[in-house]
Amino acid sequence: MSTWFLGSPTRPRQPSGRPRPGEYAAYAEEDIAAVGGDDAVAALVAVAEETLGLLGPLPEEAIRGLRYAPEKWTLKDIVGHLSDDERIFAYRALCLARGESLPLAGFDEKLYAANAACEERPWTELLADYRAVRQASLTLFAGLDAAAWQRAGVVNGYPASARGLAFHIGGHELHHLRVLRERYLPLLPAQPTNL
Ligand code: NI
Repeated sequence: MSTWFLGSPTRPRQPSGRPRPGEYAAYAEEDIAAVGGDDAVAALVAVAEETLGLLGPLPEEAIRGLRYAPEKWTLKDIVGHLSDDERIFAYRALCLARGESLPLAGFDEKLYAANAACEERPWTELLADYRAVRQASLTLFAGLDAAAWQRAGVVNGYPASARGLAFHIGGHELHHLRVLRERYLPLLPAQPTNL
């Protein structure tokens, strides 16, 4: 169990409430349904524990260059993608929470991953970056009040709210964890037994 800073105990944080359809991209509906509860901060802690519990024990030698088909991302690419994606979604949530009225741009995740050169970065560095990004999201989100959580705008052409984007971060990660379990981890010769 990692230690996460979730705000000062002297100021109780406002749970986000669960986003409704129309507060996130329709394509993410199924992924977001997999995120439990109505508190985005608690949900993102739970998902991070799952991710770090799954990936943290894996040694660099085992996962270097690991992919299940030639055209697919490597495991390192995916972890880098999770961090990149979360930075962007947290930025968007920040903008909406603060009242941004201009539409926010999309991004080309394939281009970003291709230019991230994650295979060149040490595994421990990618995991530390992932953790740092999640911690930054948690303190950002822990500081939102009820009104901020529900402020909405337009992101990549769809309507979204701050809490919808926060849940989308968790749902997106759970989606990738499913693929990791199904496609990547079975390729490893010996897996830790406590998963
Ligand atoms: Ni993705």
